[in-house]
Amino acid sequence: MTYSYDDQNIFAKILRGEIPNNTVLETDHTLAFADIRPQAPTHVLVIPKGPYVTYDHFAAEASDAEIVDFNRTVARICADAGITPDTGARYISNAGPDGVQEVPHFHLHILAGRNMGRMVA
Ligand code: D5M
Repeated sequence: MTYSYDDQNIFAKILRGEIPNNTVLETDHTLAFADIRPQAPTHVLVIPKGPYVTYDHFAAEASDAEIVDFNRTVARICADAGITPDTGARYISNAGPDGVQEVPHFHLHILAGRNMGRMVA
């Protein structure tokens, strides 16, 4: 699969420090920040710093270090946000036209703090 990364997307601009963000956690390979249009009491976006368009792009081409760092960052955010087996959360990554992806830089939504309801198409 060949992906073409648009370095003018808004998350690329956040990573370059060209526009501000409300950072939740930052590591060598990963940045997490508050979603500008929160849909739950906790709504965090987690992005790799590398130029990956979608989840499958990241999963296929990122280094082991990037993938481990990304996932451990997700775990730390969940722990910090008080997400437990008793509360739960929703993890979403929209991809491409069918996934109605708005920003073409891979991001994981972490949504928590309320019952999210059943997923509908
Ligand atoms: O949705 C992209 C998500 O990114 C959407 O929930 C809004 C959020 N967004 C867009 N611009 C910003 C900035 N500048 N800061 C924080 N969050 C932002 P998706 O459909 O998954 O691509």
